[in-house]
Amino acid sequence: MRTQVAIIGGGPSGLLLAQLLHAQGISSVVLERQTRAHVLGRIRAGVLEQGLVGLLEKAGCADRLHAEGFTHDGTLLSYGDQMFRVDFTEHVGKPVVVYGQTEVTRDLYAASDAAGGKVLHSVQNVVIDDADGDSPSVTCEIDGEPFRIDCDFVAGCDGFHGVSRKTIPESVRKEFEKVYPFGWLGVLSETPPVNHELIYANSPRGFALCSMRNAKLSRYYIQCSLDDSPDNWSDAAFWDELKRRIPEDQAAQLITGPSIEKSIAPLRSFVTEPMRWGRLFLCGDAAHIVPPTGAKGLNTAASDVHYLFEALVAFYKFGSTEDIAAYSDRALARVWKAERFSWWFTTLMHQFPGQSEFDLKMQIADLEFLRSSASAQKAMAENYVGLPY
Ligand code: FAS
Ligand code: PHB
Repeated sequence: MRTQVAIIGGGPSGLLLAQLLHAQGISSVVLERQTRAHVLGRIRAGVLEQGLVGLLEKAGCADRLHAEGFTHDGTLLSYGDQMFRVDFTEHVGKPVVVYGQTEVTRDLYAASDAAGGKVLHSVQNVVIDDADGDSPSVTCEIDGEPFRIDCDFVAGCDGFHGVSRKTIPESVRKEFEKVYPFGWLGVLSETPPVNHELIYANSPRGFALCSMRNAKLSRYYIQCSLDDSPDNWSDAAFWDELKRRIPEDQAAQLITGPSIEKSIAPLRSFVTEPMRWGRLFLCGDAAHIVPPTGAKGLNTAASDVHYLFEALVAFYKFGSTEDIAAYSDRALARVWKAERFSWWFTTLMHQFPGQSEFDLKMQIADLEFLRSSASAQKAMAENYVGLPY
């Protein structure tokens, strides 16, 4: 088979790129290792920057997001018995949208189906050949049968555990990593959210986050140790611990119920450079990971897709290779800012094993400054709603 762009990975970044390219008459084939049901069964991000909303609109799949998503003009932070609000509209004039990554992915699949998109599932043993040459190709197996795609370019949208990043020789690749000494235990429950805005809580017992998917579906997280397991946590124990970490008045109005999903996600900051090698481009988690505290994972994948889409359109429409050559630097410039914000917010809101009393005082002083300073809140709001592309 021949196509213009072979896309490895049928998660949000691969599907979004395919849809945007399709709208410009540029062909692509998406190769996904898992089944569609498996991909749609993942519970991940929940906060969308305006940049991602704009790309979904451009891809023609934002109607349900606008109909069912929540617009949030601010967020709440608590520490000790203090709680304060950072008003995005006041500081930067832009909100975020609360709408689950699962729903974004579902909308992208629906748009792909409607457009006759080629998304091949359950592909195995993907190998990328001649990415640093003039005629790259991708081979794999589908239902045990060999399958080959010849293409002009390969987009590696296959996440942290994919094959694309590893296709770039170690001699060319430089990786930067910070692993945090804790994880997030997340619970999804068919209960109304405790507050109409998100609550990020720094408590002596550890971090907690109160988020949501819709008016009847809530998402809560508590900081846990890395060797913990969801099996160690009954629903009752989870709710009890969450109540101890959020302000009393919020705990008093928390509606609990059975969890319908419970999982632990490790926290790490990770970046690989460069994000392009010849005709292979890395997008999203294939190139970088952020701790979810800043809600930047999905949104930074989207900005990568934006830069790659622009570069491919410039190539196919105008024969220009300038944006292609600039892709890695442009994407990395925004990636590192998202990494910094996610690291800063994670350091501010979590309890670190072995943290000194001085470190604790620094956290409180940073939170006090954020609570009392308009310029500090503006800086946080700018980063949280999303820096310009
Ligand atoms: P994805 O990982 O979503 O998609 C990559 C796709 O490639 C997958 O479908 C995979 O099956 C496929 N693939 C992998 N290897 C392949 C191969 N060899 N061949 C073919 N296909 C292959 N972000 C937040 O903002 N908030 C959160 O709460 C949050 N929670 C998260 C929890 C977890 C457990 C994880 C892992 C991430 C979380 N994130 C969160 C970040 C998340 O939103 C990611 O940034 C986002 O999924 C990135 O999208 P993609 O780059 O498309 O990668
Ligand atoms: C979520 O709703 O899953 C969520 C929201 C904000 C974050 C992380 C996760 O920072």
